[in-house]
Amino acid sequence: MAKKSQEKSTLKQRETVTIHDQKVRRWEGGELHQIAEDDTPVLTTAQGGPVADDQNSLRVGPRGPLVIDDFHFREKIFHFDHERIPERVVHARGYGAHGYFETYESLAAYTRADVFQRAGEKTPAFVRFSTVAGSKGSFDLARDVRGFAVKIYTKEGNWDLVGNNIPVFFIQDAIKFPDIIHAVKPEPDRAFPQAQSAHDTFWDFISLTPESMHMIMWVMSDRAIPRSFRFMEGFGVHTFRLVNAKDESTFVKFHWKPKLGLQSVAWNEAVKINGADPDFHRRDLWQAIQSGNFPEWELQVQLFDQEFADSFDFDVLDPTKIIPEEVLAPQPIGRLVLDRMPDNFFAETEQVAFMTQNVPPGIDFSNDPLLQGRNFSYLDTQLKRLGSPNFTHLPINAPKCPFAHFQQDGHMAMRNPIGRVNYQPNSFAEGPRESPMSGYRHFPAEETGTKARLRPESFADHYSQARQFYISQTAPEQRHIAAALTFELSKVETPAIRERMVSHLLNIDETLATAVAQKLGFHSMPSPADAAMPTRQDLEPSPALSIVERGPKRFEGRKLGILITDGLDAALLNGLTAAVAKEKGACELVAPKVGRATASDGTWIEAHHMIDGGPSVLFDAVVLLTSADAIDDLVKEATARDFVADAFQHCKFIGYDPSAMPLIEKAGIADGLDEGTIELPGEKGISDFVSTLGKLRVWAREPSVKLGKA
Ligand code: HDD
Repeated sequence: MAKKSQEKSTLKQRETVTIHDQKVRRWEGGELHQIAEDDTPVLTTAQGGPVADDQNSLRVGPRGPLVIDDFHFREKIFHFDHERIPERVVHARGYGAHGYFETYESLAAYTRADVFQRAGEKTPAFVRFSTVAGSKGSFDLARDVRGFAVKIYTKEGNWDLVGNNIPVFFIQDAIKFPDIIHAVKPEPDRAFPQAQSAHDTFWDFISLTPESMHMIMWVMSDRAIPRSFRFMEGFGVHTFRLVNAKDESTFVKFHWKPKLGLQSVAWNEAVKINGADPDFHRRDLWQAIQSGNFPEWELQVQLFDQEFADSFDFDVLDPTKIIPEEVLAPQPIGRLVLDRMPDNFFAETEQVAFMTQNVPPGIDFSNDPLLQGRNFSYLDTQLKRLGSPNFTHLPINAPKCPFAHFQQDGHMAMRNPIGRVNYQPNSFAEGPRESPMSGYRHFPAEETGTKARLRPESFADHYSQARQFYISQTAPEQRHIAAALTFELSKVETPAIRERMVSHLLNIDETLATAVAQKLGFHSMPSPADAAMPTRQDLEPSPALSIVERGPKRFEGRKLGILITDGLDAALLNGLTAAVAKEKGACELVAPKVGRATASDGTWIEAHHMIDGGPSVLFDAVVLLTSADAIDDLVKEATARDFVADAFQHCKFIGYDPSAMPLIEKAGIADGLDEGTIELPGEKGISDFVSTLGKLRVWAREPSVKLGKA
């Protein structure tokens, strides 16, 4: 019978040892605690002094003033006052996990990077997912790009692949980064809106920046509201180089492909999830890893040479362009598995420092101007945030391979050189030496040119791939793009900005532009924006760009929400939970009382959520299991009616036993029952119902509900 899931404790095994004649307990993380006679750990100051009273500050008499020799109080408050460090200027809200990268086959022909030499070798990794615009405490389901930053602790130093869940970027030159970020962040005079692009300054900048149009199509698509970090792709974005032992270079684009397929939520759902569970993505990753369902991505690469680059329709150095998978198929080269949550969020996820310039020998940069600007930027931000050039001494940032250098001193130096010699060359035969053969050699690219501030002609096509992205989407996905643009622009107060945006859309797809203009109530259509190059109409759609086309094959990793009441059919519930478990999905029970519901056979069932705290937006599909005796009361619960109505408007599968029919009627959907509303157990049985759930949504229903109509 379903039960509340048991959260694993994060406290790790301990051992008791004696140090300086004192009984001490060592925790797995290495921390030591003094132990009192009764075997409890002793509270101490940061200096190690045992504390007798942590409840009352030192004072003169019962009602007198505090005294300044209360060093324990002073130290405790001092430390508390300094707990916060500056949040990241972008990607402030994030969540990370440990895992490993496993190489499939040797890539020695392409790269001398040690991490890619041996089939089956596992290398430790840490990944941090993030949103871009919101601050640390913002909600997870903002419409936003997701950061997908991977640190692989290779034997030749850390390799950071600092990517996003979208393969292109807003701008072509890093010099515009402060502008795009200023524009999307809360407006400086009023300090709102938080974690949202739906405001004037963002769309003002975008409408004046045609190179952002391709990225805008992605950000207005469902890619920007993923259902889970586990169900989204990651991209290195830029063209990099792989360099082999003979110093031969191959261009490469990196792609992370989620094993469980792609999935997003609907916008109306995202808005409601943000209220119901602002930590939706965090909780999802935490629960998956803690329950042993380790998320996995395959690393795939698009490999190409200069000849391909020269023959390609667009410049491979332009970060606003992709190479469609149908033009150049990505090849799988390894997998990333996340199998352990950090022991401490601050120490690991908050203090992890990613830097694009962290590459091992055998991986090199291209001349993508955005990448080169990033290589310059990331070091500064770590110093600002972490406060010392010794941030590499933090365990999460330190390499896991042996390392030795002559950098020394500075704030909070934890690793200090020993011996006399801290320079080189030296004649004392002490300390590390360069290693010309295995050390990092930059690819000897030949560069010539005139120094100038310019944007190359080859970067001038701003609309063709934006159009290609749009025409590659399925009908529901195209509707969502139109609806997202309409929503965002409806929040823009300046009519000229709305018009400018529609004039760009006209260069992408006329039907899209018209749909948005109509919904925004334009009296007349503006002229198409001046384009540096005309939009190409001949680019073939790329099905790989659609989430629906790349969805999962089964319900694995997804959650079924079952609304239950007293009198529910116990056999049906057991059948459902077993069938979902077989598909490697999870069930959560929602009930009028979280305490207990009594099933038809008298068993008592504990629910995971009260209806008010477990709206259907938290689940991928829902089932209604009730009884003739309980249904009248259930129908009176507004939240129960919302549970059903929302699941319906979000195009989810709804299973129900016949006694739930009055709730379906009251929810106002009885007239719309379709192939996605399924009476249980039904003719084909429970396991058939559960395998149907793998389709996730009944998109055919969408035109009949308001959601998504532009
Ligand atoms: Fe960046 C953080 C991804 C362009 C400057 N960036 C940051 C993070 C990700 C990205 C995932 C969060 C890392 C973490 O979890 O700690 N950034 C990208 C991608 C870009 C990009 C995919 C374009 C392809 N970024 C970009 C530019 C600049 C920066 C052009 C500046 C010139 N990014 C930063 C930063 C951050 C950062 C200010 C803030 C926090 C940090 O670095 O560690 O330096």
